[in-house]
Amino acid sequence: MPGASRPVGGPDLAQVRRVVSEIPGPRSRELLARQRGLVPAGVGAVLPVFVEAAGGGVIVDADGNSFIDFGSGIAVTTVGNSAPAVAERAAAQLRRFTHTCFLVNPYESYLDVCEKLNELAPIPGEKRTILVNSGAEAVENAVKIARAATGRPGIVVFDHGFHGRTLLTMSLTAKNKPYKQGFGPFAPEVHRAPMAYPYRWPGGPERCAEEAASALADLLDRQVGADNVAAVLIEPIQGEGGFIVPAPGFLGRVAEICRSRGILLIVDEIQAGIARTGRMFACEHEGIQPDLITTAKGLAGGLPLGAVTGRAELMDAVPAGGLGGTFSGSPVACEAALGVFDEIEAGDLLERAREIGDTMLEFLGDLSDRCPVIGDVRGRGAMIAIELVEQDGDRVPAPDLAARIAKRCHADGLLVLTAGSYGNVMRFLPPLSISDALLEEGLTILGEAIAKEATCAA
Ligand code: PLZ
Repeated sequence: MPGASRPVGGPDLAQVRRVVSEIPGPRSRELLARQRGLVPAGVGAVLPVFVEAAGGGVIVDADGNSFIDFGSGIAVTTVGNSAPAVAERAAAQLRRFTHTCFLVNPYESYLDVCEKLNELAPIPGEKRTILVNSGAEAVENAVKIARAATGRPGIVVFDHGFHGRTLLTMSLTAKNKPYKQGFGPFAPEVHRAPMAYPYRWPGGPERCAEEAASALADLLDRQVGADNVAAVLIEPIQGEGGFIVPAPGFLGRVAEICRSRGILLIVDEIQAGIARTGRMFACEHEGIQPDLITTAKGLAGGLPLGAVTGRAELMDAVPAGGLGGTFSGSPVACEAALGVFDEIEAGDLLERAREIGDTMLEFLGDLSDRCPVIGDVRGRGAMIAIELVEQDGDRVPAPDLAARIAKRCHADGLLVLTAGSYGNVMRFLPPLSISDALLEEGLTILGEAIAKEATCAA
């Protein structure tokens, strides 16, 4: 059988960090050279080691290196790579049938996923869910539904927001480079409000929620006209923007502002949702009730699946034929998603996410007391970040420092990702299947890398 000699992933993979070559090693460098002749340069890689197997809390590459995984493929393998329930259900489905197109012949697993999301989403009343292929497609569909349901064109988004790379979703995304530069003209009717970013709010963190809410109200009432706005779209914790946790109370104020103006609230849970932060949906931490919620990433344990869940009367505003897609809600991805829900329940993974968060926050809080380059430590559950600044500066972003620390971590067998509008945030997204031993080892490596690149007290 081809590939039979390759290692098997999932939790049975040896849970050890192992660096046996320079990073990337010779085999990965060879494959990278091959990639350059085959794949356009616009497709980058954070850590170009080619993967052979992954599971638990590690990723094993083609040179035999085993990395501690603090990235989860950008918050996707939340229940672990090749988690048993995901792998078994998806494999069984592959043997039954691979595709019919839900728009041609439906199948029950699609309904089971929708039922689960409808049950779990913190949206009042009767709900409906549509399944799609990606996060960007979920956001696109949420906007289509919001426009159809309200008859209004405008969408309001926030500074530092990320919503995808398609024409509409890159228009909704804040950061120019690398996401937008050269790709315009952009989709119209997109308006941007300031984000309640406590660490960088000019009036200070205490005034952040209230002042940012006033700025949103002002944008709606004075600049755009609330009657022209279909929806306000916000991440409950901004992901690519740098794990910005909105000032407490801000999301509640946004919900109120929307409600009083007949504007829909779409919460983009694509990065923060599905157990990542210790709740099924990150907006639950602030007790808000959106009209529509988008999910993707962690939803199907690595198979491509996105969803929009929303109030039934809004979701049903689009006539038959207006929503869908050839691969949308693939039966294999649906089975994988059902496996994700099984894993979350059986493994008590909401609690596990909270434990991981406590461990990371305690370690990083202590580190930030000793290392003045750590300007802020923030996040919830298994979605934690540090924001790096110049040692003596007044919150001056330090993106080069972040890149150097990340590089050191990679060379030492710890996969970390950077983020942030200024590129100066290091984000940590371990799978919830990581062991305490690997989590602690990873944090130690990170602490050592920071101490080598910056001045920290003993
Ligand atoms: N909304 C909140 O985080 C994807 C992007 C990786 P897709 N974030 C990772 C990259 O560089 O392209 C994301 C997100 C939020 C939407 C999306 C888009 O999800 O599945 O990548 O389309």
